[in-house]
Amino acid sequence: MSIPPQPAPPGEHGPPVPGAQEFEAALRTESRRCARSFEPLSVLLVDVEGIDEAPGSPQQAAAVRAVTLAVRRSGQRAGDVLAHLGGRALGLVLPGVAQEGALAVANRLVSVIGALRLPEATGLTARVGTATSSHLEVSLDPDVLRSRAGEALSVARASTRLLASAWDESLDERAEAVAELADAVAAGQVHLEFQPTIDLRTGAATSFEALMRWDHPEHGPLAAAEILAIAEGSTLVRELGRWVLGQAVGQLAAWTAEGLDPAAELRIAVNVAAPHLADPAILDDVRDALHGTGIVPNQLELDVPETVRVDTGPAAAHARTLRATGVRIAIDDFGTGSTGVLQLPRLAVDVLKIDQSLVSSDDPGIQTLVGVILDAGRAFRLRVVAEGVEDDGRLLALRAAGCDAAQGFVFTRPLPPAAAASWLRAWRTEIAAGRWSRVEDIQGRQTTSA
Ligand code: G
Ligand code: MN
Repeated sequence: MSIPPQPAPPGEHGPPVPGAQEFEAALRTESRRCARSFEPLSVLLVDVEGIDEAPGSPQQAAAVRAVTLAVRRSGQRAGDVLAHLGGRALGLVLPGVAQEGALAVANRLVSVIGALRLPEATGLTARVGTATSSHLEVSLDPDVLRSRAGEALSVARASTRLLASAWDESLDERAEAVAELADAVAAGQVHLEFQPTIDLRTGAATSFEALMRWDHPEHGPLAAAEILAIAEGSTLVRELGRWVLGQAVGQLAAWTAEGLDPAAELRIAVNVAAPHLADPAILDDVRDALHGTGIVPNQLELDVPETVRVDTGPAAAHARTLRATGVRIAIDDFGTGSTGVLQLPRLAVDVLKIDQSLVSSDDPGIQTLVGVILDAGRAFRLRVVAEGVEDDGRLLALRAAGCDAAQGFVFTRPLPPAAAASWLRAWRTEIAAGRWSRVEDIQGRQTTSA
């Protein structure tokens, strides 16, 4: 939908704000002029979260006026064109400004707009994408410049850390990789495998973690982390996250229908990327995934990387909302990021998953650290899961240290759905035969891993 330009009326706030048509015209004129005079030209596209999107609403007009005024005051130069492109989108054409300068302006806009307090709009957040035609690149097409700025804006939108992003060549390659991944999902080349978590007290397999796998025609099978690295920084991260949620919950529902989970106590753990948890869409995605499946929120666990702030900000708010419905939140790869044990009481989480690099380390210092995490988990009533357990010795040590649960090749590698179901039946038979009650039995047990 294209929104007609709506110049604001002149008044105490200075000249009217140019609209989309003026922006296009300025872009074309300046593009020709800069090419002739060997000057660089930068374009900035700004998305102001918090501005009402309803076209032509009085709130929108007032907020746009206030934002553009603040931007002008923060230091515009003669020749710069600032326009309202419609909705919450602004655009700037900056003749004579090179890439670094454009990024500096972008960062200034982020702080100026972020600091605004308006009656019409609270909590404004600006995200900016920039693209530059350097004086060396003779006459870069204005449409190319504009679409590059759009690509850079998508990166800024998908990032949890950087609100301003400049286009560079690598974005084109990345965009190709992202498109290839999207096609692969549509073509059914990406599927889920499942790896169990075992309760170390009872030996019961309490949950399965869903892990993505891409049977790439050239690069062979790619694991979840590699797939996410491609999707990261694009909106595909959320689409993929939504897809995984639906698939994983659907698989648990299918297993339940097969009679694999008569007491409805098996849980499914799904890895959620940072930008997805910070996006309000996560609430709908979780609700939609569960809807009509018979799977209750309690059976769903979201694994979020330790880099996500689950103490403050939108990710924490969403985590709290989801937990209130019964969904469990786990911090994945705990011990590798920036969360200290002192922060644990403030976090909106239920489970700590200790990273496999700590679990498998032979360094006595690291082993002490694992002990500290176990103590902290007990103190703050968090369930602690050791990840990446590969041998019986480590498993016994963790059990002796009071670790609640473990996951890793010692039990099994991630398995496709049918194999995971067979594994679970075989495992239950072993446990029912009393093969978890004595420590020696764990030691003597043959692992079923491939
Ligand atoms: O951090 P996260 O739990 O999302 O990581 C899961 C990844 O770890 C998967 O790719 C899985 O195959 C891998 N993995 C699971 N168990 C083990 C293990 O015991 N050892 C190793 N090296 N990797 C494991
Ligand atoms: Mn995980």
